[in-house]
Amino acid sequence: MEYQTKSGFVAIVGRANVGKSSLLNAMIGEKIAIVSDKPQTTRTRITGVITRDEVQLAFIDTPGMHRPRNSLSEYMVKQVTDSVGDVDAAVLVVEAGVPLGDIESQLIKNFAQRKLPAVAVINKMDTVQDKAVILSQIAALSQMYSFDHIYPLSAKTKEGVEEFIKLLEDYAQPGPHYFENERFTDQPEKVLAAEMVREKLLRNLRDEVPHGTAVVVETMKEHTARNGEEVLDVDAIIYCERENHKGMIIGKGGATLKRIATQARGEMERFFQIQVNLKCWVKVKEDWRNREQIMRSFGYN
Ligand SMILES: Nc1nc2c(ncn2[C@@H]2O[C@H](COP(=O)(O)OP(=O)(O)OP(=O)(O)O)[C@@H](O)[C@H]2O)c(=O)[nH]1
Ligand SMILES: [Mg+2]
Repeated sequence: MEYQTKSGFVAIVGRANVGKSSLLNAMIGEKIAIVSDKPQTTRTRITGVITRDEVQLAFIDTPGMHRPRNSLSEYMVKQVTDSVGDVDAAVLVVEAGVPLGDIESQLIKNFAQRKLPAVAVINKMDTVQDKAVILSQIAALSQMYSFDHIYPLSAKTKEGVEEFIKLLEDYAQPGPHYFENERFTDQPEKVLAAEMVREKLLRNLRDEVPHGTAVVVETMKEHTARNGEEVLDVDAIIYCERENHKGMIIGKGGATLKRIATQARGEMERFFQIQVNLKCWVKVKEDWRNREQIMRSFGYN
């Protein structure tokens, strides 16, 4: 059978904090992956889909590559290595002006084993004035692998992003579209909502506390309020590792949790385009990042 349509799967990999999720969001034009200035923000594979006429591209955002320290980070690293197993191309994201290291070498080894076509992105171009820095980074990258392209851009300002999507369309192969044309992510609504809460935890808490949290949205359903307006009720449970972490999440008089919930609710209202009634509970699950059964119940399986 001859296909009229084309599709391509592209994995986005790189060390933590280089802006992989920001790049995904910039390409999709919707915020489907949470972003923070703390490393290890993304924990699972997140697919974002772009369909333009006959071409469909599915991007797989991945956790930042790092040396695993517990069962959760082992799971995260496996998400990265698995992601390059079954794609048409990989995008290695690096940060402008930051020297390359073991992490990039390790990722490139994965590409080489599979003879995977790859493109390198130098992100955060808006932060660099000195173009010589970028030229030497391009030279270093081209020494490491035969990248099809080495592409500087900024996920923040979106400069270069549109041209970058165009360039990736070449990796699409004749075949069916694997996602409905209107769909832009594989993430279920409950997961998107839980991630919005986790993003606010990352943004409002410090040190290990947010890294030891997991968020599960138990219920999410619409009801009609007495004034006739539609309201989305969301119940989220925030799990943390220790009793003293629970205290920090809740804060004095509940102030921290209130701030987190208010910010998450705002995000949900923008995304789902409906009034949201969000309730958050905090529970302790001792050392859950080393207990695989609990991790699975949180969706990390
Ligand atoms: N100035 C600037 N900042 C950026 C750009 N892209 C991302 N950032 C910032 O870099 C930080 C990390 O962004 P993320 O998108 O969460 O990075 P990531 O690679 O997905 O991180 P992990 O999920 O932890 O691996 C955030 O503070 C972003 O706002 C960019 O193009 N320019
Ligand atoms: Mg990320």
